[in-house]
Amino acid sequence: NAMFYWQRTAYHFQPQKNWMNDPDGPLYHKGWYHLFYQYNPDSAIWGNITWGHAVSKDLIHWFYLPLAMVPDQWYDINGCWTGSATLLPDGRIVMLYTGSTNDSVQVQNLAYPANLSDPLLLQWLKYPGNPVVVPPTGIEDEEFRDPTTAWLGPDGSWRIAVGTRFNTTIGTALVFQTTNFSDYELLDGVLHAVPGTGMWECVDFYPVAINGSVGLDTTALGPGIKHVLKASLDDTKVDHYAIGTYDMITDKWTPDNPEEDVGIGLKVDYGRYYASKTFFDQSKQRRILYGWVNETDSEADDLEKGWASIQWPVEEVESLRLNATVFKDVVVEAGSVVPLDIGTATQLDILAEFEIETLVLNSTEDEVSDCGDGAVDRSTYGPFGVLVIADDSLSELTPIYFRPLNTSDGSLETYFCADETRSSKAPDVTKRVYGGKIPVLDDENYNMRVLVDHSVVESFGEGGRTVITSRVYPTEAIYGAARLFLFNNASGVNVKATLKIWEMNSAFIRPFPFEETLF
Ligand code: DQQ
Repeated sequence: NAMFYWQRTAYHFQPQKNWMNDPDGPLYHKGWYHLFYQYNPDSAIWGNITWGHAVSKDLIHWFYLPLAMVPDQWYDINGCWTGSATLLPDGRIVMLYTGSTNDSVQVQNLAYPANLSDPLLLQWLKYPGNPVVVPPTGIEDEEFRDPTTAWLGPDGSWRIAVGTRFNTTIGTALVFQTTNFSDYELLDGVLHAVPGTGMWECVDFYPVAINGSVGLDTTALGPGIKHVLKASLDDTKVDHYAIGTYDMITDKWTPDNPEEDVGIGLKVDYGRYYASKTFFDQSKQRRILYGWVNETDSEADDLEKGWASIQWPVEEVESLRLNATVFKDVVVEAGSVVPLDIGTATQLDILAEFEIETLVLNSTEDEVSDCGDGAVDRSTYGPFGVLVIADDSLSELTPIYFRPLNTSDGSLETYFCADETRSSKAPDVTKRVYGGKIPVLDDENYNMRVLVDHSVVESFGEGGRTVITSRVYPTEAIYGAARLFLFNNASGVNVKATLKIWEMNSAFIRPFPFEETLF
């Protein structure tokens, strides 16, 4: 089907065919970024889960490698599920992953590369003593999975966290201690628990620096450091995180703001993005976040995670930028749409900055809360933004926009949103309005960066304070028919927009050329 071919991404990683879900065990070794992923080699739906494997020198161009692990032991015969890598100070690599056993019990297993001097880490060995951790007393057999990267405690032993739930509704992470990665002890208490959040999948736990944007090794401890705790909520399929303080003596984490605790506060991404995982890139001193663009069979973003809620595409994405077009001070009047003449608009990197130019009238519109019913919901100050993957007649379009709303105290509160409801005429596609609150300070403009890659649209508001990943499946706005527009559906203001738009090259994502010498 030619239309499905068009929907394949050109610079987001996806396998050649079949089903993919979570990113697993990301790491950097001997000049290569390694990405493993939950993969069904036999079908385009979830099942028979193996570990797919790909490598890249720059996080943009990828080579497919042979499967790293397949379900072939009693302790993972129902699937080699999600796991994480730990790089030990002596250079060894430890991989911990969840196996679903012949009885569908979730256990944690140990694997390691057969040959550390192989930059491609082609062969993986499973530890003969697996499983290394089984569900502790009181934990449900089928709700105990996705071990984290290990961090080193001040007592010289390692810790890992594993997600689970208590009484079906209390999401939590247990902490286990180990010195050799084959024997583990469950520590008293839990890392953290939040009632009402349900099963925590793919827990991620890592330090961030209070000042500066340098990423930290997972083991970094000490003053000037906070810890991010992230959980993927199985009940809602949303990745939530919070920032807090980790007590390395009691192995407990406490959120800075209990009202913004894990699962009830911030989201990693307000769109379709799940089972994300970070790792510390020791070659560039940064923490990189990968996520699965879920509910489809495609995947993966490479995002740099800095302090707090800032997420930004890795700088390597810029190597795909081709010709740029600049638009300066384009006035977009209340209730209007302005075409941006850039030709085909299927692969773009868009930087857009908006300011409110003039107040044209006092609005009589009702102010609808947050993102409302999408870009059609008007208020005095918004929505305004861009229409991506749109056709000339605007029969299909995806608005990415700001909605500043009046609050009772007279200030503005802004939402950053993506509206998929008119993205496709196809009836069998989920189309929703996504978004979240975004801080816009008094002296700041409204700015967004939007990466368009055929069916994937990634939107970063205010330098990445709020991020929304969308998946769109148009039927008309495809191939050469995809266009870009500015729009302003505010009833009370004209806005002025300045944009720089790059056409993006395609990345090479292909089988590893074993016959060539690449290192
Ligand atoms: N996917 C894996 C699990 C994980 C879930 C199975 C999250 O390990 O909890 O494919 O998407």
